[in-house]
Amino acid sequence: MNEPILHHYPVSPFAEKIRAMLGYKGLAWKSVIIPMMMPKPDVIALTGGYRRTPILQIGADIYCDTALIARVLDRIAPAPTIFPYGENFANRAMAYFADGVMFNLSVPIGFQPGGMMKLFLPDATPEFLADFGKDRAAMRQGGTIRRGPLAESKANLASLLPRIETQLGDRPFLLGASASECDFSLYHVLWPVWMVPATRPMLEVFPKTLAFMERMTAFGHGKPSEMTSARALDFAKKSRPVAIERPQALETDGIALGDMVQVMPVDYALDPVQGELLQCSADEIAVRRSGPRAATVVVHFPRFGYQLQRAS
Ligand SMILES: N[C@@H](CCC(=O)N[C@@H](CS)C(=O)NCC(=O)O)C(=O)O
Repeated sequence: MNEPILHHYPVSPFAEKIRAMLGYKGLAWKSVIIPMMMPKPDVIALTGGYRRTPILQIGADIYCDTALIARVLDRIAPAPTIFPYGENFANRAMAYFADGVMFNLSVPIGFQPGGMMKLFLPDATPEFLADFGKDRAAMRQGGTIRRGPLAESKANLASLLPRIETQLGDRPFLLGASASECDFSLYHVLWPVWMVPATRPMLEVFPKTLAFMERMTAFGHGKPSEMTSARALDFAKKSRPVAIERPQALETDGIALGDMVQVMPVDYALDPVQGELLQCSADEIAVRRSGPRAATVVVHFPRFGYQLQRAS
């Protein structure tokens, strides 16, 4: 098997979600550390424009968004599955709520001055931190995600924590005895609050939630070995994308397979990726694109949360 290549950086909570899944599955993987902010020339050479973190590369196939990466990992390494109760609605709803809503509560809390950035990048200069803030403000421009003030984020998280404690009840994981996709989503959004000593007390009155975080951390990160982004690009160039199984053009408003399209997120980081449409099912959009540095790659997105348009 081609070892999966994760393009990520350590302080990214969404990357932590995937690192924990790689740990749960005990997988060997290649770790490419990417810049935390734009410009990201090697990432863009692979994706064609998508800049969010993480991305997963398998040869010349590039998978964007952790919701899709989760399903890809489960396909390449089915045991232990992260869908032990099937792809049910409760799992998807909790995973979406954690990723889409709770992330925007916990980041302002865990990334306060002296928080996650201090832990992971103790030597970051004030200029770097200011540039990082500007990068994220620019990334959210035109998007639909609201980051509220700190007090509001804390109040909203405080109202959810007792409910999480109740949901865990006498179960080790949200849905039962085995970890599911939604557990990894809950884990990564609580991770910044839990990691930072000054904010961990928010969780300390919830022993089941704390035990849950310890259980999730114990999965580890699998077996990473470092790879440079130059090698990853080279690897993409030498590989051929895998043929798409059962291609379809479902509810595309007249766009056909083979047409030139652009795909981009619906919520933030509205950077279009252009390519030839190879797949548009209820679950996945895939486009083929070529460039000088990665040659021909297929870039995959989940259907949910991404918009498809004819290339302009
Ligand atoms: N829906 C995306 C969200 C990913 C996301 O927002 N990741 C953050 C890092 S935790 C990000 O991309 N930040 C901007 C960047 O890394 O350039 C997913 O599930 O992968």
